[in-house]
Order: sequence, then structure tokens, then C-alpha cells
Amino acid sequence: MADIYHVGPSLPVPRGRLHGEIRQRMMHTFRERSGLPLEDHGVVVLQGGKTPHLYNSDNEPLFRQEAFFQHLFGVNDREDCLGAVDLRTGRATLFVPRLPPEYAVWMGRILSPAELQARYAVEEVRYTDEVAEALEELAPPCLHVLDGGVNTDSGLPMPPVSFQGIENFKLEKEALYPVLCECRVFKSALEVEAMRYACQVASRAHVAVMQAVKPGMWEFQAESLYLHSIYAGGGCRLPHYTPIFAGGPNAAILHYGHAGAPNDRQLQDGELLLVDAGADYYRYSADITTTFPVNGRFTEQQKLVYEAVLAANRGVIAAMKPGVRWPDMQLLAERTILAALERGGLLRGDVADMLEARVGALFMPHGLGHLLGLDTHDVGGYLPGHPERPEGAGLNRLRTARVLEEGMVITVEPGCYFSRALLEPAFGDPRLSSFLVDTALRAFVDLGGVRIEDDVLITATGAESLCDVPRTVEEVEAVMAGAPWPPAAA
Ligand code: LEU
Repeated sequence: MADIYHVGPSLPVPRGRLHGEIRQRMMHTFRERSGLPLEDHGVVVLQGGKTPHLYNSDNEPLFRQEAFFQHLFGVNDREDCLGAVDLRTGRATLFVPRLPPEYAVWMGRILSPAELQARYAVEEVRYTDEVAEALEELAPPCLHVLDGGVNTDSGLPMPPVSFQGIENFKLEKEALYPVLCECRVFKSALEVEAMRYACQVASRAHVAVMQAVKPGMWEFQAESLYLHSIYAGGGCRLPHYTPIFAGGPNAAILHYGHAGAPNDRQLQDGELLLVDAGADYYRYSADITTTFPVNGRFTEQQKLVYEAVLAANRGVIAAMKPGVRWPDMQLLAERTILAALERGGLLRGDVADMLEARVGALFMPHGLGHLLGLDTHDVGGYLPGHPERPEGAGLNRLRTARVLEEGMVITVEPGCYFSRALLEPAFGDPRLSSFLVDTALRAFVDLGGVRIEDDVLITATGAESLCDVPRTVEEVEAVMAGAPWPPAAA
């Protein structure tokens, strides 16, 4: 079928069905919320992503569609479009730029509106210079737009929709943003299939790195093997977000890997490597973290921390189901890790008192996990009618405090780090220092830290990880010694 997205032998994605279902769901949600009679509903108008340029040069970085536009229309590979959905009829119209003849010379054949209509399976395709005319034909009471909707992770607003003649329409800017965010929180079966595929591709790449890493390799060389694996092995051209390949103490730097810290350390015998890397498939994100010893064998010290974090990851996934409050899962993870550190002689005192004093945030200064979807930190974390951002160190870093519901995909990424930047001030803070065994903790600083991250689907009765990587100490050591993954059937 003409509307199937795929990259060579990758997962076929039926655009028409996937986005048709999403548009239906949006209409349903909109109708339920507005309570207005159908004839009073307007037309949703979204602006697609624009041709990106590197500053004022003519260098055009690889295009990535704006996520709300991708969600409603599935036009992952075409810039400068607009799209409209009539909420009264469900009719979707895609507006594409009228391309000059030289486009064919530099960029490739210009597709006709009929070809584009088949490719994206929308009701109609017209040109962007016809938007006002086409909308006037629909005589809508108003246009629903996303203008100004604020992303709760970045604090940045959606840019306004613009087209010639927009001033002749009544714009309604409030209703659409929360509706579309809410729709993006719940993944359809076809969306889950695409995300499961991205997770499989990323999982295989994590295993490929585990099998190849050895002392003396540079972090970026491991990153390069990863990138090769997701693209050659899965058709995922991008990792979705900047990969973190953090050796030794670098693991305590939460967003290591950026341009100023570009995965450029040489990996040493005896240290851990933390790999936080995903994959982008049809704009859907995988987001997986593995942590393993560069030489293939955990030390006792590393095992203590690794098994504490693994117990937190496993314990949380086992407890997740509809109705569970996400901040409670953060507290469960903290409790598990703090109790293990206390047993290991790194902390002293009562774990309940530690939770109260927010000692957990000293070792896990980030949230336990975030919604995942078309964006790595997906939208919908804080919406009207849902819990607000909690208070307290660490908890206030949660990107959502929602109650879990079937169809959500959320990361579970407990970590335990030994960050000088946090520990040194804590040793001098009387509210925290009584819990800290100073000398024992100082001996762990070179270890850096451990994070173990799964992408988890909430089902009707529980939760299912979409990832498939070695997790126990035994599994990791076996794979690093050459055993296959998944393990050969017994
Ligand atoms: N993804 C985490 C967050 O919620 C950060 C990561 C570095 C542990 O921001």
C-alpha cells in the first residue's frame, strides 16, 4: 500500500490507519470536553515543521517533523506543510508547498497532490497558498490552534500558526493544546508497535556495544558502534536524543555527551560504562540505559551499587499498574536504593528518616522517569485536572506526577550516582551529614554511578517493559564474555 512507512526491511507502519485512529480519538476527546453541539465545533489547524537552517547559512540539517503535526498527520518527511481537521466531519486536509521546478534537480521528483494523498492517506491535499480559500469553503465557527501552549519540560511556547488571510478567521487558542497533549499520553496499538520496534532496535544496539567494549576504547568509539547498529540494523537514522556514553566518574554527570563533554574519555580497565541511548523510528523514541563494566566483570563495589539500582528498577516495574501514583514509585525506588546503601555501610540511620530528609535526591537527583512517545520527554506530564509538580528535592524533578493509566508509556530509570558536586556540600550540611558515612562514600566517588532504564507500557493489569537487554550481573557478564542475547533456548 502506498501509505506504508518503512526503511528497507524495517517495521511497516500503516500511516492512514495509525493517524486516522488518532484523529478520531482527538475528535472524540474534543467533543466530550467541550459539551458543545457538533455544528459549533471548528477546524483544527496545525503548522508543520519548517525547513531548518543552520543559523543564516544554507546548510539544512536533517528535517524532523514537529511532534503534534506528526501525531495528527504522519507527514514525517516533508517540511513547510499545514494541516487541518474539521471537527464536525473528521475530514483531514494536508497543505503542501507549491515547489519550484528546480526542486526536481536538487531534491528529487515533485509528487502530485494525488500521490501525496495516497502517501499520507488524508481526505484531501492542497497547496499552502490555498489555505485561506480552503478553510473559507468549510465556513468554520472558529479555528482551533496550538498557539502559545507551553511545554512543561522546556517552558517554551508553541509558535503561532501563520498563513495568508489568517486574520479573517476567529482563532480559539485555549482548548486544543490540553486535548492534543492528553491524546499523546495514551498510545494506540499501532503506536505501541512502532515504539516496541524502536526499543528492539535500541536494545540490540546496547547489546552490540556490550559485546565490543574493552579497556582502552574511547567513549565515542562505543557511541559510533551504537549509531551504526541502530541505522544499519534497524533503519533508525537518528538516536532521538544525544547519546550518553559515560565512563567511570562521568556517569555522575547526568547529561554527559553534549558538545562540551562529547563522550571523549578513554575507558579504563576496572571502570563502569553508562550508556543512555535511544532510537528514533518514525519519530517515536526509545530511551534505554544500560551500565556495565568495561572489562566484562563487576567488582564487589560496583555490584553493590548495580544490584541496588536493579532492585529499584525491577521493584518499580513489578508495582506499576493503573491507579498507581508516579511519585510513590519514585519513593519506592529511593527506599530500595537507600536501604541497600545502608546495608553496604555507606549510610547510617533509618531509611524513613532519610526519605523525609530527601537523602534520596543526593544519590538520584533526577526524576524516576518520564512519559515517552514522539518526544523523548513526551508531553502531558502536567495538565489541568492532574496532580501538580510535587515538592521536595528529587521529587520536584519529576516530569509527571500522574496516576498511571493503561496505554501510557513511561521510562523507569532509577540511578545511584556519587557526584562530588552534591556530596561535598552535603558533608557540610547538618540535615544530611548525620546519615552519611563520609569515608565510605568518598571511596565510591570514582565509580561514577549506575542507571538502569526501561521503557514500560502500562497494561490493563500491570506493566510490560518494551526493552530486551541483559540486566542481571550474571546476564551482563555472560553476554560480555561472548554469550548470545537473547540467550540460546535451553
Ligand atoms: N531522563 C532523565 C530526566 O528525567 C534524566 C536522565 C539523565 C536520568 O530528566
